[in-house]
Amino acid sequence: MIRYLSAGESHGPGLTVIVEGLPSHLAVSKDEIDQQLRRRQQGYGRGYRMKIESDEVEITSGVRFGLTLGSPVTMQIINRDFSHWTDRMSVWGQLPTDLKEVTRPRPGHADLAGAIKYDHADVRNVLERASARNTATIVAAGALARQLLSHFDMEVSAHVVEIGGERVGTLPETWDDLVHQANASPVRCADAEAESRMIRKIDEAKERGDTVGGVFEVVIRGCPVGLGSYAHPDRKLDGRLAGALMSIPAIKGVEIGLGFVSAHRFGSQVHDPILYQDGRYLRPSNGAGGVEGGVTNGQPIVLRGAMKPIATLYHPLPSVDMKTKQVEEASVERSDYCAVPAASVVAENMAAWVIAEAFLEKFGGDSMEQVKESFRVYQKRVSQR
Ligand code: EPS
Repeated sequence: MIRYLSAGESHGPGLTVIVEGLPSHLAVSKDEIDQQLRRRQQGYGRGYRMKIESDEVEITSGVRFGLTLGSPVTMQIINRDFSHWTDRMSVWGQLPTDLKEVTRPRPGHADLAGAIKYDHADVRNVLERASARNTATIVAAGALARQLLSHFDMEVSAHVVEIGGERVGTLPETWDDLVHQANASPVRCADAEAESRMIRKIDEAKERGDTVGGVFEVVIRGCPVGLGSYAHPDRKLDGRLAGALMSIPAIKGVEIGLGFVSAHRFGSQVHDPILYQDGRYLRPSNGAGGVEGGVTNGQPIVLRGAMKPIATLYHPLPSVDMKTKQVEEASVERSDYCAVPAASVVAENMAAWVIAEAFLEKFGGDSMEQVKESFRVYQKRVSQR
């Protein structure tokens, strides 16, 4: 069993993530974790904060000479911006008497419900933790998970398929070409024509003081048959993946495989026939998106996430000042105009985390050698079915 716990406020001293349960002797690459963090910071439509930060992890436990020990791995990410916020975000001392509290909650953010729930007069106490800055910790945990998965030839990637209603048209034929093009695109889109439409839409949102959302697709290749289970609702992998993706800030919908499209087709147009060739089961299509009955079926896992537009609007919607109860414009916190490309990177790493969790449930051992051995035994069994 692996688990992680994250902590940190957006403008506090930094973010921390502790990953517990990794097998020993996993080679850890700080460069690969930092590379994932850099990918998360990029994307057309990001705000000024991303120019201030240059996220990287400092690993302070659980790794010795580049290998995991089997003990908890602690990763810390410094908030460079903290130095500009010590007056408002200091851990110690007294609240300044002239502190400007945030009292006009932003519709669509955790501000209002969070302030009521936790008895905060200053909404900053909510928004600092609810901030999408915390997605850096998901990426760091997921980046470690990917390093484990790579030993078993599993690979996770994502691309953006829609921004502000502008959808991809023609995509490259092979998944490798698609990923290559998406990685080179400022909106992480593998269709150059759609990319320009998406960029125009983001520019339009910026001009209007508005924001745009969109849709990304995550694909996990190389997953063995049999991760997750049909045996109990909370073990179903599709539910776990969907729940994990929905926990990313601003994600309002998740599809697996054909998803919502399957609801208006006949069964014969949805389900993937089962064939047997050269001693192996084959599926000529992948409408199921790699999961049947909550269990991986050996096909690529295909997930899509819908992101709502970011809640901070530079031309704000009406809100209520929680002090005076007067209708006022919602407060404005520095933000992004579009974070769909970044969300696709967060979702990749989140999905990698869930797969690693399910993988270690099935093949769990205390060292990499034990995990590999149990995986080899299982692969042999599968080849005999
Ligand atoms: C973000 C950090 C935040 C925002 C954004 C994403 O930093 P700041 O508030 O200093 O600009 O840019 O957060 C949100 C959109 C949000 O709603 O919280 C990040 O690291 O991804």
